[in-house]
Amino acid sequence: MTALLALAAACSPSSEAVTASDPYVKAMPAGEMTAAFVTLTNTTSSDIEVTAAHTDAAESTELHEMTMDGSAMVMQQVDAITIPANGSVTLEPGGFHLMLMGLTEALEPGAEITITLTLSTGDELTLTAVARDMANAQESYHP
Ligand SMILES: [Cu+2]
Repeated sequence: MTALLALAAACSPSSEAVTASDPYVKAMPAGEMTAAFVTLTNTTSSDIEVTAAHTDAAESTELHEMTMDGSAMVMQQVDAITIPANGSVTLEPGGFHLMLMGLTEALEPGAEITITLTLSTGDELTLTAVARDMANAQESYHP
């Protein structure tokens, strides 16, 4: 464990309490809502929360969670998404996601958008999410 922690510390500057890997967003026409996903890793020994998200690519952005209500998938807005101490959380279809409402322009596959996450530490984390064609995904992101 000590070696692991030392390695993590060596690999990331002290300002990078949270690192992001593989951010992507579901390709979608302008005006529609879509969802963005990413894996967030917390390199500190304290839980850190994502408390807000923002992108200029959409009129508004919310933190959402998809859960089972009986046999139906429902999604609801959440106040925060916790990244556990020395752990990670994966935003993925069927679970937590960033909900982008009212895309300001069409998101073609391969397009990149910038999403800024606000953390409970007061820091901001900027992601570059690549649009993916997810037409085969099972979920509908319409409520
Ligand atoms: Cu949602």
